[in-house]
Amino acid sequence: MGVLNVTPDSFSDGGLWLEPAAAVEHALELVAQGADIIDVGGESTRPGALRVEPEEERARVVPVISALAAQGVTVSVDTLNASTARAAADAGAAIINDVSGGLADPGMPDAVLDTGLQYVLMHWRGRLDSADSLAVYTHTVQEVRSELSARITSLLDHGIDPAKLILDPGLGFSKTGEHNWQVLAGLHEIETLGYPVLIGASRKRFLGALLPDGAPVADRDAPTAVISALAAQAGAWAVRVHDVVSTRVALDVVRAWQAGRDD
Ligand code: PMM
Repeated sequence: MGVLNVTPDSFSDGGLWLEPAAAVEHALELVAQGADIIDVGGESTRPGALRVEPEEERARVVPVISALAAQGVTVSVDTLNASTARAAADAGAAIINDVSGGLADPGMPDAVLDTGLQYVLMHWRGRLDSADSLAVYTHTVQEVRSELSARITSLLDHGIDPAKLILDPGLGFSKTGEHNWQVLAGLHEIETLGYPVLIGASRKRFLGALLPDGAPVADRDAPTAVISALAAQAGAWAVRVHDVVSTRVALDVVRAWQAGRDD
């Protein structure tokens, strides 16, 4: 899954793709590089980001989604807002990627039900960042798993088809670097819930912590690609990344390695 942030303020690519034509061109480049899905976001959903009115968010993402869907690209929409999810569905999106797991907008479960789209349900405790009071766990993986499980139950009770759900443990969202590593090391526990799992590690701060002080954000693409390979090996369904080239080759290595085992 290639990231396309149509925003002025996303932390690693904010402001680069605000013009719809530039956004579409970049997305098509990501597809040519090997992305299977393009995740289009019009509001930075990173913890602590500025809020955007849903009207402004829709104005940013809908033209881009329409253009990509018309070219046969599988699009997900990264949004907390039910109205944006519905507009994205009308424009041809295939997946709603909601980092709040339906907690930010009470209208989201109905939007998922009515549109019939796939739904990425991410683990979320609120809008604060990883240094905040919400980033407190006794048994990180078990707590993330059980909180995801509670959200699944709520959505299924709402009538949503379990086949539509994709889970995401939400790296960096109310999680410190240590929590992120615990979640990654315990990925199999999340997978035992029985749903496809998406991992979003790309360029996040906990990867920067592995690099020398002051290293540019793009230097996080190598550690991101390693995580992509390890996540794939651990059974992840997809990885959400900014740099598709490095992750594509990492995933090709995993595929070749697995094929070698099957021979
Ligand atoms: N992370 C960000 C935004 N959207 N969506 C999912 N499903 N999982 C994530 O981990 C995730 C996300 C924040 O990163 P960005 O500012 O680089 O888009």
